[in-house]
Parts: sequence; structure tokens; C-alpha cells
Amino acid sequence: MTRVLIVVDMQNDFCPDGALPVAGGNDIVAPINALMGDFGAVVLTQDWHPADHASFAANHPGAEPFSMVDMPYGPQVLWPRHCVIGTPGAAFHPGLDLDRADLVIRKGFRAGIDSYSAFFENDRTTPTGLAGYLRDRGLTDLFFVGLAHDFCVAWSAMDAARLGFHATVIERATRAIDLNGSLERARADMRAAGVALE
Ligand code: VGL
Ligand code: ZN
Repeated sequence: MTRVLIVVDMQNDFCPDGALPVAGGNDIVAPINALMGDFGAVVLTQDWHPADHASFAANHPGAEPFSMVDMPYGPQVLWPRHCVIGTPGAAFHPGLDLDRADLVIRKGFRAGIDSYSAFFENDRTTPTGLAGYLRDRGLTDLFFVGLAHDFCVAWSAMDAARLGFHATVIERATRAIDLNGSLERARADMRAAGVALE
């Protein structure tokens, strides 16, 4: 069975000099490149927001980054402005091997709604199209790496499991934001959803 490596959001803004830095984010570039050779298919995801995106604290007057807000689709963390369409911060880390990717899927491009998961936007119902792509190719065995462990990696892996894919997170090739205990919560939630952590 072909195994798929799904590389989540390995972009400059999530690396240490970026707008929403994840500690050690650049340390996993080389391990991810090395892993690519062990997989029959590689998919990259790219966080891709318009400047007026509703997840940016700067678009909510008076709101601090990392505070919470209620959106029509549920609670949402307000982030520093990051991964704005076409900016250097939205580009992939320059060390990432892009040549191996069969598909690059962008998410979060609608101004009114965030999209952590590679499968659904944060309303949990608007699909990105990734599930259809994988099913059309008959790919069911998915391995997740990248950034951030406790947000986009976790939400992607949990959606994959819910959709009936076999989902594994390779933890040594992820790094976390860890906002108010979000990493341990995400690990427990992933296990409960049937995601394997290895
Ligand atoms: C992410 C917060 C906002 C992620 C993306 O890639 O985990 N986190 N946008
Ligand atoms: Zn984002």
C-alpha cells in the first residue's frame, strides 16, 4: 500500500524568524526531507491568508494576539498576521525539498474563516478537496509531519482519522506552538480520535 507523507505548513512565518514562530520549526526541515524518500507520495500544505483575514488580531481593533474570539463557526484564536498571500513569510522554508511534492494544497484563503486542517475549514464542513484527491488516487495510509503539532498537524490528522483514513503523526518531525497546554490536549484528542503517534 502506498504511504503518503503530508507535510503541513513548513513556511517561513512558522520558523524562528517568522511572524508566528514555532520554537525549533527549522530543525525539522532536514528530517522531513529525509523522510520523503520513504514514501510513495508527498503532499505539502500551505497556509495562505488574505491580509484582511479574520484570524488576525490586527483585524480586530483592541484585540491582542493569542486572545480568543467567538466566530460564527465557534471559538477562534487570534493570531499575529502570518502567511499573507504572496509574501515571503508565506513561502516554504528555503531548505524544504519541494521537488518531491505531487500536490500543494493551500488553505485559509477565505477572509472570514480560518482553516487549520488540510481537509476542512474551521467550520468543520467546508472541504479543501484533499480527501477527494487522496481517494481518487486510492491513497489511504497518511503520515503527518510539519507545523504546528498542536494546531494544523493535529486538526489535519484528526480529520483524516474521522474520514476513515489511517492517520499517523511522526512526532519527531513536528514542533508545537503549545499555547496554554494545547500540545498535551492535542495529543490526547488525537489518540481519542484514533490517530497513531509515533
Ligand atoms: C497554524 C495557527 C494559524 C498552523 C496556522 O500551521 O499550525 N497555526 N495558522
Ligand atoms: Zn494561519
